[in-house]
Amino acid sequence: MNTGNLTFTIIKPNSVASGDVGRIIDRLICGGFVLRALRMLRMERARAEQFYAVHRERPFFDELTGFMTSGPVVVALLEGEDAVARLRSLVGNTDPALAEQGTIRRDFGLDKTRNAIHASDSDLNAAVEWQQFFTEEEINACTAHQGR
Ligand code: FUP
Repeated sequence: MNTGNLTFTIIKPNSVASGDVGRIIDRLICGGFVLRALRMLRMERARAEQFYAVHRERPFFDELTGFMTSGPVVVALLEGEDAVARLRSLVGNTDPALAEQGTIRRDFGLDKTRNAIHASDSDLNAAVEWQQFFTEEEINACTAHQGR
């Protein structure tokens, strides 16, 4: 697996609740990404706390983990050239109010916590993150079905 071409995303509860999952996935695909794995699930509090462990001491940690467990999310492993940087540019600034026009957070985000979508910030973190949600077997099974 060439990890430089892979990244991980979570379509957050506000996007699922507002019915925007399809529109957001369409943005990702139109942005040049291929779906390598995809699943809808409800995060447990412990899983959200593990996922955002680096932010444990931040004042927004409880609000963030509470929000991420407030409803279902959609997780995806994405493949595309220069995947981490390109996804982050499609996603935009953490604060939707500051996100560039045409970015996913600008169009679907509500505030810094309910900002529509997560995008991994490095190749290393992407791998750490997708391994929390997908097994190698699942990824390989999806990949085989795409004839790759
Ligand atoms: P990003 O990489 O753009 O998702 O942003 P950060 O790593 O700075 O933030 C990590 C998570 O904390 C994001 F889901 C947004 C959330 N956050 C808040 O909820 N409140 C804040 O004031 C800042 C970030």
